[in-house]
Amino acid sequence: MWLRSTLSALWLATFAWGAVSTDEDGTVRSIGLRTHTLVQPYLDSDMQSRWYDFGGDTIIRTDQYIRLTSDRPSQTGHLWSRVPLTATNWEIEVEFKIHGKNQLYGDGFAMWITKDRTKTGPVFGSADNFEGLGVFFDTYKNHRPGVVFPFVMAMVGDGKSSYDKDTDGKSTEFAACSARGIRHATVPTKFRLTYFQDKYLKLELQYKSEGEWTLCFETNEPPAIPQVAYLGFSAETGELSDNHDIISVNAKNLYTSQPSTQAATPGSGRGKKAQTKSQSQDKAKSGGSWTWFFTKIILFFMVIGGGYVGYTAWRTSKRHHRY
Ligand SMILES: [Ca+2]
Repeated sequence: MWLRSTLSALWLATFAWGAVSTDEDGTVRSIGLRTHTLVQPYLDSDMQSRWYDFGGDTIIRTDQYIRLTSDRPSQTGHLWSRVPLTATNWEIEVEFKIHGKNQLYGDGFAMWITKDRTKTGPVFGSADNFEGLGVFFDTYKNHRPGVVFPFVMAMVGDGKSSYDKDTDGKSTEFAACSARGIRHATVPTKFRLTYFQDKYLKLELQYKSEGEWTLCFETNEPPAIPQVAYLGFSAETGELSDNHDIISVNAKNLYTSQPSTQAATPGSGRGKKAQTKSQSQDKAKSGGSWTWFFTKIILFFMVIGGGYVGYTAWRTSKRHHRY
């Protein structure tokens, strides 16, 4: 009886230990955000999109693309989510295509996560003095000596700061990279923007080869995103032009599988601190598993020993009965 209950306790403990260790991996998981995802054919039966508004010179080819501007002068087009992005942590992956027939081309397109939506203006076809995040795929070099174009630049708007087109936004640059070859690339061009509140903001690009992501920028001090923020895209052509196409938008809500760790990480302690913490946690975890391993061995011998003592006692008592 004692033997059986000990064995079952041991079995139970082993099982629980296994369950805990799979839960403690702390990996980032994701759920698709239907409200901000846009794929072919883009429109539903009544030629509308449930989740996005289109405007300006935007043209939709349901089997191919959403063309924000065509390769013609003085075009402006946009695409805006109808509902705000409510996820705290998110990933947005966009396939796009910048192409045209001319040797000289411009101006590029922008992705927005801003408080206002559908307002047209001079910043890649959208309003200036915006509040939130703008990521610009700038294909025309107005004046930025020493910088290779196309140039990808993030700007964090406070609602007052102005984007200076004449210097390609140099004074309001938050983070940036050059992406030579992103126009007329031989592979599908994509960008992936990942945001973890108080932890990081990362922009990766695919344009060199399929499946190869090039880091554009990464920061451990991400900007605060407005409480209510819409996801949008816009593009503009002036004297020079290009086709600016959005092929697909895939949005995801990100979360870690271990909410307790997230809560324990202080908001101000980002990057390095968080890494140190997870490393020490790994150590503690492996230390714990060693302790448990030896406990199991000791328990095993205790069970064997107990069984032997029990058997001897039973044999002795049986022998006593016989006489
Ligand atoms: Ca420019």
